[in-house]
Amino acid sequence: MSSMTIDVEAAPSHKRHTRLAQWVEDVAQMCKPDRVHWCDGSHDEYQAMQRLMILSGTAIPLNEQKRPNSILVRSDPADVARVEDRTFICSRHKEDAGPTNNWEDPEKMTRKLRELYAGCMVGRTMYVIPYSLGPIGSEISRLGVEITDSPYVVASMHIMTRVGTSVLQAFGVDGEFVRGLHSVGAPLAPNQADTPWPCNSRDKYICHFPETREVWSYGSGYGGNALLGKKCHALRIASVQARDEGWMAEHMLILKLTNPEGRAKYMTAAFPSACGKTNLAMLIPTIPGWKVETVGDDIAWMKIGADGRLYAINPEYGFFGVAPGTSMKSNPNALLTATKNSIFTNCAMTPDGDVWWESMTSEKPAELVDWLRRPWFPASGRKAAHPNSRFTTPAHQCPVIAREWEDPRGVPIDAILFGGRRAGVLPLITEAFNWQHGTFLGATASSETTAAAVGKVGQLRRDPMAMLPFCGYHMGNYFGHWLNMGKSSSPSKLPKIFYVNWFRQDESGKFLWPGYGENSRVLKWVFDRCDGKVHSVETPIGRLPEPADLDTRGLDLPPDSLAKLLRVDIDGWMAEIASIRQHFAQFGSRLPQGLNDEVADLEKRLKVLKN
Ligand code: SAT
Ligand code: MN
Repeated sequence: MSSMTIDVEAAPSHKRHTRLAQWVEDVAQMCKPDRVHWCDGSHDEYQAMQRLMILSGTAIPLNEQKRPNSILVRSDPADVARVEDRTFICSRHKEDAGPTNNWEDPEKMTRKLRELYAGCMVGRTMYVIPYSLGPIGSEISRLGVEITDSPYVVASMHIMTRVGTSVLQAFGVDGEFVRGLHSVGAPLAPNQADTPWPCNSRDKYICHFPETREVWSYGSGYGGNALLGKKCHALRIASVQARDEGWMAEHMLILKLTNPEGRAKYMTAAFPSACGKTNLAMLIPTIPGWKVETVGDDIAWMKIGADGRLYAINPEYGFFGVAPGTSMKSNPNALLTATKNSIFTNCAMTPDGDVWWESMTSEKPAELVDWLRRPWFPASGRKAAHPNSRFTTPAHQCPVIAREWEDPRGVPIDAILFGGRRAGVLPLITEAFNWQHGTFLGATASSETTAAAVGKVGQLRRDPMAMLPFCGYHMGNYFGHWLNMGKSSSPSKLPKIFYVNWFRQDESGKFLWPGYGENSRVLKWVFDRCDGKVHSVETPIGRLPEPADLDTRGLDLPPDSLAKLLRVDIDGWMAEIASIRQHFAQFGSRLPQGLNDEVADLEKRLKVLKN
C-alpha cells in the first residue's frame, strides 16, 4: 500500500506543529494504516470508540440502568498484565539503564522494531492522541502524543489523560512532547475478520528511549503495556526528565487528610502495584472527625515551589484500579466512582448485564459468565474475574475527589509514605530520622509480588520506592537524585518520610492489623508527627509510636497485637541487613555513599541493642 492510499484526516491545529505532523506522517508510512484519525477528545469520539469495540466483539455494553455508558472488555488470556521481561530501557549506554532494567542498544532495537512495525496497521485505523499529563497550564504538566491502532487504548486514554482541543492548543507550533507509538501488532489482510482482542502472541516489546523521550510498544493491548501515558511516559520517561530538570516522578498516590479542626495536610504514598494505593487514596477514616480526600491514586509529579516546599500534581485524569477485592466495604468510593462512564477489563459478567469480581459482594452470585466467557457457578472452583482485572474510570466522578486536585500549582506535601506487603519484620509504621534515612527506607522497600505483572505471585522482592519496574534509568543514580532533592530545600520545609506495613502477620499467618479505614489511625499519628505534636520512641530502625501513641479508641484489637505490630524484631533486622547489602551491591559505584552509611549506621544501632 502506498502512502497515497492512506486516508489522513485533516488536522488543522496540528499542521502548524511541523515536527508533530512530520512524525505522524513518518509513522503512517511505516505502519501503513488504512486511515489516520486525529483525536479531539470529544464525547462523540469516545462514544464512537465504544461502538467500534462493541461491533468488533472487543466489548459488551453493560446494562444501561445499572452501569450507564459502560462496557466490559475481555482481553486475550495471554495479554492480561504488564510484561516486565519484555520491557526495555534503550539508553545509549547500557550502564545508564542499570541492573534492574532490561537493556537493548537503541539502534539495534529500533531496527528490530521497524521490521515489526512495517505494515503492522494494515486494515486498521491509526489514531493520533495528543494528551496532557497534569492540568493544562501547570508548570509541572507535560505533553505527549500516543499513536495507536487500538480503539480500546483511545477510549482508555480519554479517561486516563486529558485529551481535547485545549490540549491541542497547548502544543502550539513547536511545543515539546513525548512520542509514544503503540501497535497491537496484528495487521488485517483484506476481508480477514478481526479477533475480539487483537494482539501479537509471538512478539511483545515495551521499549523506552530515554534520551529521545520516546516509547515504542508492540504486541500487547493491555494496561501499562499499551496506555503509554501511564507507566511508560508518566514514570519511565518522566523519571529521566525529572532527574535532568530537578523534579520527581514517583509511583505514589496523593491524598488530603483533614483533622477534626479542619486543618489539612497532603501526603503521598508509594506502594507496589496492587498493594492498596487506590484504597488508601480514597479511605474512609474510622476515627471520628477525620476526612480523606483523593488527589491521585497512582502517580505523583513533584517539584519544589518558590516557598521551598515540595508540590505534587496528579498527572493522570482517571483511575486504572485493580477490581478484585474492591467492595462497598473495602473501598466504597472506588465503586461509586465506577458507577458510570467506565471500562471494565477482564471482570466477570452477571446475568443482568453488570460486572462482578471476587470479594465485590459478601455472597457470590449464583451464576456468572467468567472473564474467559465461560459459564461460572460458585461451585466451579475457579476465579470468575482475572486477579488483575481492572476498572478504568474518570477521577472527577470520585465522591471524595479533593477540590484542589486540578490546581495547576499542585498541593504542598507534608509526608511521604513508603510501604509494601511484608508478613514479618517491618512494623506497622516507622518515621525516618531525616531525608537521607527516609531515602534509605524507600530504597530498601520490599514487597511480596502481586498479579499486576506477569510472573509468580507472593515472592519477596525489593522494590525501591515502588519504582523497580518503572524507573527509566540506573536506580543507583535515582537514589542519588533523591538525596539531591533532599538538599535542594531546607529540611524543615521538606516532607517527613515514613514507612508503613499494613500486612504484618502473627505466627499463625493471620493479619495483625485490620487495614482499610482503620489505617486512618496511622495517618493520624503521621499528621500529628508532622506538627511535632505526638510522642514517638527512637529505635535503631527509626522513630516508632508506642502502643499508647496510636488512637485505638473503638478498635477491637487483641491486647498484644499492637505490641507485635510495633515490635522491633532485632534478629529479623540483622537478617535484613544482609539482604539489604546484597540488594545494594548490584548498584556498584553508582550507589550513593549516603545509603552505604545508612546501612552501616543501622547495623551499629542494632548491635548496641542486641548486646
Ligand atoms: O498495568 S499498569 O501498569 O497500568 C497497572 C499497574 O501495574 O500498576
Ligand atoms: Mn501503579
